[in-house]
Amino acid sequence: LRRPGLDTDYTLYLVTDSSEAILGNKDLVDVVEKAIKGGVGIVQYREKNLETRAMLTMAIKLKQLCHQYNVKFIVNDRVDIAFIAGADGVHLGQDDMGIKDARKILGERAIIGISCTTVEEALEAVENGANYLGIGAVYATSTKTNVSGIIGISGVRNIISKVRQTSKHPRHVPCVAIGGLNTTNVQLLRYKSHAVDGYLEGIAVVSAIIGSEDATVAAKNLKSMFVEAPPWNQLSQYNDCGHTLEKNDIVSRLAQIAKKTVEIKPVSHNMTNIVVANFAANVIIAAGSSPIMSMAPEEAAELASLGGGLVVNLGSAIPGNLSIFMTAVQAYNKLGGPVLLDPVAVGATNMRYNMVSTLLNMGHFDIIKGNTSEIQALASGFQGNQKGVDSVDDAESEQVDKAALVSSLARHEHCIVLMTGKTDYLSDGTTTYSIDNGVENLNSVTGTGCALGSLIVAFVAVHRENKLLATLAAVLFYEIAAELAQEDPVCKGPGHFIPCFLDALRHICGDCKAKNMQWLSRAK
Ligand code: 3NM
Ligand code: MG
Repeated sequence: LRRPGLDTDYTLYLVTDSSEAILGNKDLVDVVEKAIKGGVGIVQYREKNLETRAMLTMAIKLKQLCHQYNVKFIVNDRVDIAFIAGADGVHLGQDDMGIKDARKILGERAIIGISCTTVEEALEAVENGANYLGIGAVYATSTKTNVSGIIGISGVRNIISKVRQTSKHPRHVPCVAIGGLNTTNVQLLRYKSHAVDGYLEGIAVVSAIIGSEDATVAAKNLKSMFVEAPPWNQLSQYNDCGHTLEKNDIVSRLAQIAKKTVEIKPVSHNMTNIVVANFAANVIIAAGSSPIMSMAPEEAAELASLGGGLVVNLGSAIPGNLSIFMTAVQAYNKLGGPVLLDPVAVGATNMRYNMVSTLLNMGHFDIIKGNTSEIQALASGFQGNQKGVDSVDDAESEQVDKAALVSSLARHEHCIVLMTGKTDYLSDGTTTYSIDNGVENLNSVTGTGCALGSLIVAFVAVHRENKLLATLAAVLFYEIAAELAQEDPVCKGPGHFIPCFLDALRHICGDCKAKNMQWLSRAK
């Protein structure tokens, strides 16, 4: 006996809505047929307005349509309608009839799915024999206002990973996400919901298809976006990040990256704070790249098309800046241009923490760069509801293994993490580098951390196929320049350090242009 639903394509799961606000004056059966033609593999009839008899009539029509196309047909809530209409199964909410009772009515072959918001609900559902889980709401949605909670991408990832880890049943229970999903966020969701031992099987949508002008086009777009590699990941060679390379190989690659960067002179687009903007712009110029300090969402897409990278720095941001940041981040995400998040003082206030959470839930960041306390705050925040996933995550802050912390955050967020400090730690979750270059004076003037972020995006912009090594090259370029500055006889302290540092950056930039990569021999 085969488990019900295993032959179902959950990639694109359509949930219907016949309200005026979403369906408008279109014909529901017609819209569902168009959606099926666009690639929907399973349809849930969700009806909140009709009386039982009219609902049954519609259920039978939709079932016939679905089965004509070999698509699974599920009824929301109403086990009786599912039974009489001959549906393939039922979708239950947490307040509906229990899975086991529904199974008594519908039988062993029925597909029974259930909505889950928490890990506990998900584990219970698996225990009770659910055939798939509907996880959400991922984002706020006007389609269903009484959702049990907005759990974000990290909430989806927690559930997937816990279900896979703790399920006593070796059988596969597909997980589908729902809530506010559309073409602006499904690639991010797919990319970032990936847990070490589990992944999202598909997406369930209402308004993105039912409310669209052409359901076939809408379904096609959603499905292909969900399936295809996102633009920011198309060139990556994550298996070639360096762990198999000898130090000499790495250094010669870093040399190529630095040379290429100063030759191409990429744009470093900064949405940064008022304290460091001037210094960061000077650093970028001295280092041979091209700074643009613009907070204007109106020109973000044009700037992204210049092929450079973007820095989002929260140093003096207010929540009102979030939509400005998101416009820019999404413009860069669309083209695959690198984006770096500098979560300044993220652990200091709730406002900052909430802003960072929102940003990570709405856009892809290739790199998160912070000091020890910022990275610790991020890592522990995201582990709050994720204890035990990885023993390292539970390390109390006293004796943190920084390399492990950085690597674990990188794995969870699916990005590169750089923790700056006396020793810097850099990881993509697979390969981790520690860097012992740099000088004390980098801590004695403001903006040195922020300006490093500005340099990193320039380097990564021209070397997208290996973002980790490009980041490493930028860090070394920067910190070795700082060493040269401090050794400059005129450098007597923080005041002199700034001009000496700009001179040293210019010096190294000139060396790179002249293909003299001696400076790299200082790499530690
Ligand atoms: N269930 P849209 S959210 C039916 O969180 C439903 O369980 C949800 O609609 C849950 O795709 C939702 O238009 C509505 O955002 C999803
Ligand atoms: Mg329900």
